Amino acid sequence: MEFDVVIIGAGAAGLYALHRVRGLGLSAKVFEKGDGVGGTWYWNRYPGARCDVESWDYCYTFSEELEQEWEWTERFPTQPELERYFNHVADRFDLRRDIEFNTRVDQARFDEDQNRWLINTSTGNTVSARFLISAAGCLSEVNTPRLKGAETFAGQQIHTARWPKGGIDVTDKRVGVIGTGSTGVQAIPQLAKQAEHLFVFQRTPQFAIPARNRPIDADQLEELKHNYRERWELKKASPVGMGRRPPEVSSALEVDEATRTRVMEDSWALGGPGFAGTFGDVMTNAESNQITSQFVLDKIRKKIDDPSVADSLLEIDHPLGARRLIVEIDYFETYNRRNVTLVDVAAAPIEEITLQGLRTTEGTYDLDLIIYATGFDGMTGALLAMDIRGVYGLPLRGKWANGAGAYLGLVASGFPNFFMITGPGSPAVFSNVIFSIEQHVDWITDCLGHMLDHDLDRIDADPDAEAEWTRQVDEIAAQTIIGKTDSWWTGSNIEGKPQGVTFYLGGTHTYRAICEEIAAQNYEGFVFRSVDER
Ligand code: N01
Repeated sequence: MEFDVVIIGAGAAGLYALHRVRGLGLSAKVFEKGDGVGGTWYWNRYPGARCDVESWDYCYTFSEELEQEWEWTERFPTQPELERYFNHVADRFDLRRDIEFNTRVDQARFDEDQNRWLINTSTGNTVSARFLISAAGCLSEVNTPRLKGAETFAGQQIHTARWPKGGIDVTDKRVGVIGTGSTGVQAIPQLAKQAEHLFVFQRTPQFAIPARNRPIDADQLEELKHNYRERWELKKASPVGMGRRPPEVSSALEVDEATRTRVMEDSWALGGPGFAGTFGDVMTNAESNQITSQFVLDKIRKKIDDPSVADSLLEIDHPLGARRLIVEIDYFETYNRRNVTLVDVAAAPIEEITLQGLRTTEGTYDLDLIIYATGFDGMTGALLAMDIRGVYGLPLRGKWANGAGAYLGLVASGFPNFFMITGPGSPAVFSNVIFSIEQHVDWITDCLGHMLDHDLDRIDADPDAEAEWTRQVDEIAAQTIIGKTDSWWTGSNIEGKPQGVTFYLGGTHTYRAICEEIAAQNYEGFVFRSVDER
């Protein structure tokens, strides 16, 4: 089978990419590993899963009709609501007929002579395409630590991103959760309500801000629908693609204590991920960060009854925002329940999984179910899980062996006609990702339109332009607190992974302007081949 475009993945990125390439009159096929659309919101069905970006920001902006007809019900949408949204989009734009479900892309090779990509799938088929677009996702390759003895456990073990559609009944079970990142923090309060006993194995305590989730009433919905265009302008001007206004105070240090406290109280009362922007310099000024961090620690401590548990939860070794800020609902209060035990596995590391449960250096825990809320091989994991080969058979795994990068995060040199949506070198998940996805897809499809209009049949990145872009990405990261703190953002959660921040941290507004400028400068830094040169 031959297509103009093959797209990998039917999540938020793949669905929109399919819609846009169809608009160019190109034939397209999407291969999707799961049996439904939605990507992240298809796979992450664990109890409590919901988005921590507000529903009115975490949605497509490309269709005003879609904005007007879809009715969000909560400030932070749940996984089922988001899965319904992406199913609605797939139906509304008639996307399903070009999606092959239950099909993984295993290998993609660029055939120099044919100037086409040859794509092998898990169903044993090979198809070819002029263009290949990865919409494989930044957080889709799961990370399950290889713990000694895991294969001997008599109970059930599951990663949160592989939670079954029918759910798992934890009633009367002794449940262990490993991991207290965004996922664990969402799942733990829900699991605690049902489990006979819940043991939380925490290695690194983290900051978490109350979500202050609430239903959206009819008046607010009407107002939201009325304001979508205004929000869109705010998102475009925002460094993280969110439709909120910039902080009223640019530095915690430039106001008196009473004003500072009032600003922090207001921000705390509002809740949600915007807390990292309480002051304009929380992420860049150590003193400002310290003031904000202390405020949060004091607030959280008041929620926890047992001071020694509070100590374990609050011995935080990094500045606020240096790891992805967690948004929580009833998380800290959960530790006041009698059926919940916090186990500090930094102090007493996990030694092994046994037939009956889990053993740390200080104790044994009998368990029926072990839940791995242990995250993902972020940014590059899904791309490198496939065997992607560019010119002269160059493997992407080889190219990125010492660190991943791509020109604008869009095209990796040596991999012609292969585009990545939210690839390494782009703002990706350091932004309202669905808004970044739209910007990428729009740029890619505009570029494809340019190629069709000008009889160009190959695009690649100039290696020098790519190296210079990667240098800029590294330089900006080195100036931030993010680059100095271990987390999945720096790849430190995956053994053997090259360390470093692979996101562009200069702001999505700046990034968008650079992408637009480069396109306007006749795609400076990209190398095209015209049909006549063949
Ligand atoms: O994964 P994580 P996540 N022994 O990597 C621990 C997005 N997201 O799935 O920090 C013991 O953050 C690990 O400990 P440590 C969001 O971007 C969004 O929670 O390595 N513990 C950590 O506590 C987020 O940032 C939403 O010491 C082990 C945890 O597992 C990203 O996804 C919801 C361990 C992993 O935390 C990833 O979040 C959920 C081991 N061997 C996720 N290995 C929303 O929109 C790992 N850990 C709300």
